[in-house]
Amino acid sequence: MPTAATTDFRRSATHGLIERVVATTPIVDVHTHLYDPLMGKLLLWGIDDLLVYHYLVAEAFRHLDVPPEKFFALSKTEQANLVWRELFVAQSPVSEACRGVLTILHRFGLDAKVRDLPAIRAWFQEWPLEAHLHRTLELAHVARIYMTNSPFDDAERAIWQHGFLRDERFVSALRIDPLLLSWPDTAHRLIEWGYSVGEGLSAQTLGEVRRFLADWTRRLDARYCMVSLPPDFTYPAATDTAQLLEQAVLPHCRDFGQPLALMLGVRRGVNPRLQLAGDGVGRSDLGALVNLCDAFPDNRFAVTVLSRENQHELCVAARKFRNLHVFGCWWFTNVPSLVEEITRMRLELLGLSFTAQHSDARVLEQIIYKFDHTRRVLVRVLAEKYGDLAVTGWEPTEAEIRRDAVSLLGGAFERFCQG
Ligand code: FIX
Ligand code: ZN
Repeated sequence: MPTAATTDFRRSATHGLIERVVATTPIVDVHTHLYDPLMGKLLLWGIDDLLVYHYLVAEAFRHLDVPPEKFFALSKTEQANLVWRELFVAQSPVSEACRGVLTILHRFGLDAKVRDLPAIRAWFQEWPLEAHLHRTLELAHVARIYMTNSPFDDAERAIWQHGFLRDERFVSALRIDPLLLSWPDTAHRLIEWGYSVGEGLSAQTLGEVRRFLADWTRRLDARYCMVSLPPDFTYPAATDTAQLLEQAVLPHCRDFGQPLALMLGVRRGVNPRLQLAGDGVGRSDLGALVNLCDAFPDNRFAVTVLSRENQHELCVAARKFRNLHVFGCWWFTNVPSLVEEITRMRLELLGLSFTAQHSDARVLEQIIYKFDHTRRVLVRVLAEKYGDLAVTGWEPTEAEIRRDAVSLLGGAFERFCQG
């Protein structure tokens, strides 16, 4: 019989091992809003962009006594000054998004506690992008970044049409929200771009939508197709969204052997005056997702849900359908208390067949904090789970822990994409 002391010793040795393995496992970041550095100004980085991140802007408006229109008319540096003043100087920066900025500064070796924003700004300005990118990826331990690429974004479209030499660390996902959510307005854009579509969803129009999706999948070398849907999305339904999904998007995904990624539960523009910071959340009807997984066994669905209330149902759905892969703790759920709850629940219900986290970073350096914070939680939860196994006498080897961490941190997602 092992004594309490030997059990404690083993537990802390395993904890140290898990910590080391999780810290050194390269991450595949499966959903971001970052761009290939050769896409120029689209790749945001630096302290001002970090401070005007919409997560922080939403929090600053809890305190700022300025009309949003006035705030957004200011220069980026002026906006960043206001956010810094309200959230870092006027009070302690305890929220997850504020803590994120401090984690980034700390990992770069900057001393934020002197509260000298101009000095921090000057430090960032000295870095050439390529060196800074390299260092950031290294600190975050991120090996590959999935972009969100939308042909409906004018700035992006022009760059893709022109073409450029791709940075192989950045891979593409084709984003199609306007196609599914703003038909028939989107029909007019497709016509402008040379596709023979009409407002009604005739066979000819659906064929042309598929041609559009195929053209862009090839142009981007996209690995999956993605859409975010509001909480009232239903399937089956006699809506343009459901028809386009069923008769154009899903056949397209089957043709290319790619999953459709669904981000469910966002209510856009709850407070439109706050721009990107004005989106909210609602509980989705996951019956619609179950119907899709059931009706289309030859399609694969990678899914994240925004509402905490949907998380358990999502796990249960994934237990029923192997064509459903659960990923990430998205946006309002990416706070340590919920990441811990959700990750524990997923491990308990799905084992290792899910993706623990994506960064959703909009500003390069955010990958550092998003994954540092996730890793801390993951180590705690994995230590607990392996500890529960140890009670039965089952002890994982280092190689097994590494295999599990690789799966959770992007490996399982890429396997799922490949089918
Ligand atoms: O739909 C999405 O991809 C969301 O992640 C964004 O719309 C959102 O603004 C965001 O950045 C959340 O993290
Ligand atoms: Zn996103």
